[in-house]
Amino acid sequence: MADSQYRVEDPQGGTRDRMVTRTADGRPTLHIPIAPHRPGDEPRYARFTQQPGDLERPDPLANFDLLHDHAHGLVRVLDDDGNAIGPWDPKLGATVLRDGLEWMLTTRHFDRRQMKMQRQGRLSFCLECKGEEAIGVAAGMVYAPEDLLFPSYRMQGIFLVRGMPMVQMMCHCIGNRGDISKGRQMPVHYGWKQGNLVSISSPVGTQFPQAVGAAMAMAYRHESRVAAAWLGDGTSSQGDFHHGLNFASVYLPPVVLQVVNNQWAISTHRNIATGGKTFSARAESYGIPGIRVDGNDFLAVYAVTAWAAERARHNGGPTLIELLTYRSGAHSTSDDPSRYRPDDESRLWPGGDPIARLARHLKNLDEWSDEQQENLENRLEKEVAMTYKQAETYGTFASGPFDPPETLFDDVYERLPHHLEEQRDEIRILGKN
Ligand SMILES: Cc1ncc(C[n+]2csc(CCOP(=O)(O)OP(=O)(O)O)c2C)c(N)n1
Ligand SMILES: [Mg+2]
Repeated sequence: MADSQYRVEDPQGGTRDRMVTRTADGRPTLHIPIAPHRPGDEPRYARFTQQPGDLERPDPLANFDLLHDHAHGLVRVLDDDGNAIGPWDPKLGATVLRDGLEWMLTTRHFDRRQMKMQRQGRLSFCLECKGEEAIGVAAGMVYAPEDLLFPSYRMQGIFLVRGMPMVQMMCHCIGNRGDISKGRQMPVHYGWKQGNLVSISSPVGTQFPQAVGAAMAMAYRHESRVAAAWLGDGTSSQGDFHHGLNFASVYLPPVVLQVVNNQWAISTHRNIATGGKTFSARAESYGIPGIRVDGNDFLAVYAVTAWAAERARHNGGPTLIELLTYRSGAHSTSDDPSRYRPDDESRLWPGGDPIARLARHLKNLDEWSDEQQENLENRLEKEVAMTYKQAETYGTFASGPFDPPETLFDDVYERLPHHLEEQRDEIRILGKN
């Protein structure tokens, strides 16, 4: 009996065959997808076959049938030489482009400093978004201040762009007296009400059903606001992903749902989450548009996000966006990627680096130079270091001062349950002895 064969999409374009083998006497075997490269392998990534200009930009209120190719292809704007090409070019002015570059660099320097502080024992834990800066930053620039956003934990940039003071973000990670969540959250679980940024939640995937529910309420009240949510490739295996999409497809609320496909979920390759189709293609079975975009192309991310936000705001309903990118750093400070992937896999990712690509584009336009970049980076490095010093004036990780332990229970329940009241009293007594 022949092995069954499935034709599946290759992330860089085209298709390949996926075999599901049988035993010699014809019984099934369990198909377990594998990662393309493991430590010691030489990474072989093909270049993207999709080119800028390949895909039309339909009207944001177009029927979703017109977006079939967008769910399987790849929206790109910047070509390999840094030129903006095709109908998805958002035609941003040089000032906006330079702002985008500066926010991405700010995010990178912020991350770098945080990682350093963790290594020095001045933070317990943190994680970076190296290589994915375009995603948080472009979204932060596109969504309106009144939109309600449910980011994932790898989106520091969206908090910075929407105005959360960096010092507050650092205080939160230290867990000191400047932390607005009073040390009761894990580090990097930012939340900022003034910016309509809902707190990061530790159980991954909650963002989708929550954003869909919030968007349903907005539509019910006839508000012109949009809700948006992000989760990762690995997280799309959670039921929450499908629950959110199902409600989105039934009630068609103003929501934009985004899967950040950065190839890895800690040490699990995204092949274990997709079953061979693109993440965006899943939208089709829910009857909503799916669009796949080069997540390291700032212009493409900006344009596709703006398209979907406009569609949602004008009652066109939900969109699922897949942001194709690569997690260049470790999953977190508790992870060692050299155990499960080759070191140079990141360098060989065909999407390149989002900061280098936007800088090159600006240089092509004669709006940027190496000297400007060097000056900016020197300034950012100093500013971020100074901000960290300022954050530590609210307390250090090693020696505090910390809020008294009994405040652990504050703001969680409107009325504290009896058994927790008892525990709080016990902590108070222990603290006095
Ligand atoms: C419900 C739940 N299961 C497992 C975890 C542990 N966990 C935290 S992050 C993570 C990987 C998520 O990967 P992905 O969704 O691809 O996001 P990425 O880290 O790549 O941005 C896992 C398994 C969790 N926080 N919540
Ligand atoms: Mg991932």
